Amino acid sequence: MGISVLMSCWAFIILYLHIVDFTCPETITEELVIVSETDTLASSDSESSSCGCHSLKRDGVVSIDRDASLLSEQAAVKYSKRANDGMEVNQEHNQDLYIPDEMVLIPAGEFFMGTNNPEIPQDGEGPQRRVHLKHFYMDSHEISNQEFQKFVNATSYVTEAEKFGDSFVFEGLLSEAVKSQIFQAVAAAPWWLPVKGADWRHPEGSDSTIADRLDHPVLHVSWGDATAYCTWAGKRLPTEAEWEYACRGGLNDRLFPWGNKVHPKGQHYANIWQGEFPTQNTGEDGYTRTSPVMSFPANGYGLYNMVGNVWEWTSDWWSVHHTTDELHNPKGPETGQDRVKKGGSYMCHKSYCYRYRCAARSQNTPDSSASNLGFRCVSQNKL
Ligand SMILES: [Ca+2]
Ligand SMILES: [Ca+2]
Repeated sequence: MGISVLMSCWAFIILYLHIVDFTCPETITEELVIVSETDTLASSDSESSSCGCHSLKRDGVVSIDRDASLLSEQAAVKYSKRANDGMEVNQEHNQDLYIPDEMVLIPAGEFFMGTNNPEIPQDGEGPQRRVHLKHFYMDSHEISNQEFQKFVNATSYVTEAEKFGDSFVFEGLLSEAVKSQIFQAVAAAPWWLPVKGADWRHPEGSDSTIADRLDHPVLHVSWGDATAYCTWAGKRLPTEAEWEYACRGGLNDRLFPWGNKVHPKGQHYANIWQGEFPTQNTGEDGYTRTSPVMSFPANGYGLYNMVGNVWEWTSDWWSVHHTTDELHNPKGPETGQDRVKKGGSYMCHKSYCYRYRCAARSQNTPDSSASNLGFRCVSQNKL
């Protein structure tokens, strides 16, 4: 009798532990990707509110224990390609696209760079400082696949991702076939996977193509690749100051290129993330991944997608410390480890990566490339 009661108690306790273990969402999330203890796991303060884009260092990946991550399979389905299919309501499939190679004049002037009300202080968004700039011309849109294809056809250029043989892709974009072949992840941001065969022609790995998105921004281009393209075109990458001045579109001290409201009159003005990052992208703005480079309204200078769609490389080295001195045509620090990127991407959500603001900034090593990082060029004179 005593033994029977004891056994019943143990059965209840085991059942209770079982329920707690497998119904707690936090438990499943914690086990989503099993990684080894490395320095990269010692995340910065900003990591908890980050898309992890700046963690994409080629030497920062760690092994995934596939057997131990079986528990994650159900959670992973939530943000799989399959779960998000059907969201591409505005995708165009025209092979004879005309994408104007237009540069717009950004007039000489002065502006306040950065902000005294930083949303992400550790990114060096402040302090606000007065900056004077000469006039320049800027590509009205992000460099498209079609434009990059012309460059490669003319020069036989090989990108760094092609030389390395891989690039970083957001897990939610990958086919199950490609995902099953991957055994590494970015420790601080496990939704970023190094995918063999991912490059500008194959944005989600070898089974993907750009044929139906020649008017979308080129992806998987490193800082060196972007610089090579701009040089070939007789242009250069913008400085961070030029990029931010252009982003503001002539407005003073506003959050976004169009003002302070993210959805003026209920309209979407940029391709960002709606839903819950990284598990659910509702695609309310029409796109769960990149959009054509001339989507959404242009800003006051006629520039498209300055925030959102893809991050854009600038020529500056990264630093989070800025002088408050008034500056003329600043070019950033003399040296550094990472290069500055601006504007956020289609992966940005306010709750997690509120970086689709003109003053926001992030960084990557110059040899990094990813499925949400592109560029545009500038020139001092009209071409
Ligand atoms: Ca979107
Ligand atoms: Ca952009």
